[in-house]
Amino acid sequence: MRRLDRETTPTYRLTGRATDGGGLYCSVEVVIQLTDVNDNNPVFDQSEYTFTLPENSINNTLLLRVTATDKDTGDTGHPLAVLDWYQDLDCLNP
Ligand SMILES: [Ca+2]
Ligand SMILES: [Ca+2]
Repeated sequence: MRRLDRETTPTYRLTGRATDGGGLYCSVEVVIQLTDVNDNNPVFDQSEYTFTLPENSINNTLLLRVTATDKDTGDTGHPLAVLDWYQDLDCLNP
């Protein structure tokens, strides 16, 4: 059974036809617009990030900026998220 997928095909167009017994007919176009559900995970643009950090870095400097995308829209899948990680020496020191 084929699943509907808004991220692949958001709109379907169908044509309906009514025919009488004498061969006359009329047609109507039906447009179906799929609404989105949260069926995709957000994905980072890389699976792993490696960076260097000078040992004399000061606290609260930007360490890394990463982005994640999500094919879903709305509250359940923001199209783009940017995460900034700032150095917090308390987190890095055991
Ligand atoms: Ca979706
Ligand atoms: Ca999502």
